[in-house]
Amino acid sequence: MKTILITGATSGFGRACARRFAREGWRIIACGRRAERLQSLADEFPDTPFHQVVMDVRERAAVESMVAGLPEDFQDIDVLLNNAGLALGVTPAQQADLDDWETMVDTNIKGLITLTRAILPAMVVRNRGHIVNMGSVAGTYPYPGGNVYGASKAFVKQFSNNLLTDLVATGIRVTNIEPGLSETEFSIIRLHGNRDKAEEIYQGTEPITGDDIAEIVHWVTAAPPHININTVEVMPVCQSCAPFLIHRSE
Ligand code: NDP
Ligand code: 8X3
Repeated sequence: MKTILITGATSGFGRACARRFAREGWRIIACGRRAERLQSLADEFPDTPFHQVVMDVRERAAVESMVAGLPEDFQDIDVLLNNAGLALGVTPAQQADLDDWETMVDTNIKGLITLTRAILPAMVVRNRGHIVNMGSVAGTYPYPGGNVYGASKAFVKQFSNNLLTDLVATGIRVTNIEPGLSETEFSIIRLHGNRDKAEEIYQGTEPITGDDIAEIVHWVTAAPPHININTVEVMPVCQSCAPFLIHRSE
């Protein structure tokens, strides 16, 4: 039986991945800050070995002690899904809230590297494992208000590439998934709880769903062991890249 550790398993992509891998017969380590959501997820799979971790990925000591204290059956992690993350705000840089920027850096960048650094050494010893990072199309393509969020995902892209380089002599795989428009709680969080505005973002579209991403995460991990899917960039059919912005004087 294989083991996957999923950060951000209380919602959206992470929860869909937990359900998908549980159905595939994997052991699940599910992390998030909302304990009640982890419990109800575990309740859906009474026959699955399921370890709940209430944890903020921004707290380095909590991450390190979680890894050090994993029950024996959950210690051999086959896949680390670094999914916890968020965007906060859509305002131009000159108006953005610096606290929002710091929260994105602390979560999307520092949380992801902390988990990776805590789990990687044991993977290297076993010469087996897969790190799947949740990047974004925002890490490649700029858009108004993307500022620090997009930059944090550009970090995830290049960190993933550099991990592959450091790990080239091992059997460990690294994949960066880069989704576009996807309907989860992401926009509600980004818009600071404004559900009406969040709904507007998806109006008239058929966005990516959590299940779509779970399918992709499962596919990259199911590839033959000598194959590494480096990057998956995925958008809904209704989305494409914007033209360059040009400001013209009156
Ligand atoms: P959701 O808001 O639905 O889920 C985000 C998850 O991250 C929650 O489970 C939340 O758990 C967890 N999380 C956030 N902050 C922390 C923290 N400090 N510590 C621990 N867990 C945390 O959004 P998505 O499922 O859409 O987002 C998942 C990932 O996908 C993110 O990295 C996001 O940037 C990325 N992404 C999303 C896209 C989209 O359009 N939806 C597109 C491209 C990428 P809890 O609050 O319980 O701690
Ligand atoms: C989320 C996708 O396009 O809202 O990473 O930035 S987007």
